[in-house]
Amino acid sequence: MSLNAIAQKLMEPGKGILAADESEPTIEKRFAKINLPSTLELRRDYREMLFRSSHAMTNYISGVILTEETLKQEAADGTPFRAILADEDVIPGIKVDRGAFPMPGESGEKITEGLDGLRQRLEEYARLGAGFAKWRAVITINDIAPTRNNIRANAHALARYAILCQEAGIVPVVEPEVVGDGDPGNHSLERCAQVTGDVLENVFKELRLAGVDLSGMLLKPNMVLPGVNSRDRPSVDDIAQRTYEVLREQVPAAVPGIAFLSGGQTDEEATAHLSAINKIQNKPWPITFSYGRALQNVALRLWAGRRENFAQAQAAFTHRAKMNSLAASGEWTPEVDRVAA
Ligand code: 5MM
Repeated sequence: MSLNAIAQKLMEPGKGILAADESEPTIEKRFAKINLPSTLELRRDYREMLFRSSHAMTNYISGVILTEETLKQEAADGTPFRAILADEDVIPGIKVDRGAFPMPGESGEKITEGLDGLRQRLEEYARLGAGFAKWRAVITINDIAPTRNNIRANAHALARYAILCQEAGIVPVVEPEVVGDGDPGNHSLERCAQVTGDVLENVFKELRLAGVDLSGMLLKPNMVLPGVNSRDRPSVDDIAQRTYEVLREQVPAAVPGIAFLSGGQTDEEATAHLSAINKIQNKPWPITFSYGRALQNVALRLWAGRRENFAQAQAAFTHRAKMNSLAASGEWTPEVDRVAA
């Protein structure tokens, strides 16, 4: 399949991406909240619960972002996860960054690492059937951040990652996340709009310089939101409108799709904002979800580390996936969410 064909399949109407690529430190934090240790077996069981939610996976999910561990892993009965996903017509993706580390200096910013040896790793991931990859850059807002240096360094790394993916026949999902739940998290909606616009402008400049084929990639951005500690209280429609305006200004129409991250929003907020954005007419690209927490929060709690809870947890995951599927078409309402819950 061509890069553009894979990207279009990931953007199939009414479907979105499940981000299940929590790194070991992140999954450890998520499990700790429900008093579970992060063991190989529990990580496997948890992801098996998600991937064997066959109604959700077949109808609402086009691709899943995996870690290397999960890409190579098998379910408890020995079936490779890749085979389960293939049966559900879900494209396996792989997180290829090695995490965000402190930038030298006092700005409190982060730079994502993982470029060394990436070409060789991508060849292996392609052999294992990965159709797409993901690299997340973290952009911090505080009194002195983001600095030009940090924006440029992260944009450059994203572009180097993206061109290597395309060389290996893998669609790069480019994720520059302006974080809203960082410290101090008191920035306004407008400040987030200005920083997100600036970051996207730099990212597309670097992607072009690196020779990335824009029709063979996807963008995974943050929504434009006030920081979690801000007193700004914009409406759902204000957020949708401002998010769309920033994207419209910076994202070329050649990009086959945009799949948002949820970034610590509540489940319902992430769905409501996506639906409001999709109500806007004549957008140049399709817009869907690539959520981690906002798809998994309830299912994780209900699973609680027990295989006997699979059915309950899967019902919750299926509900969230269905609500976000409706939002991907601009058809979600709070009423339908409650009635169906
Ligand atoms: C699932 O979390 C992903 C991995 O993060 P770490 O490498 O820090 O563990 C993350 O990149 C995720 O894919 C996106 O941020 C979207 O997740 P949310 O929860 O923000 O929707």
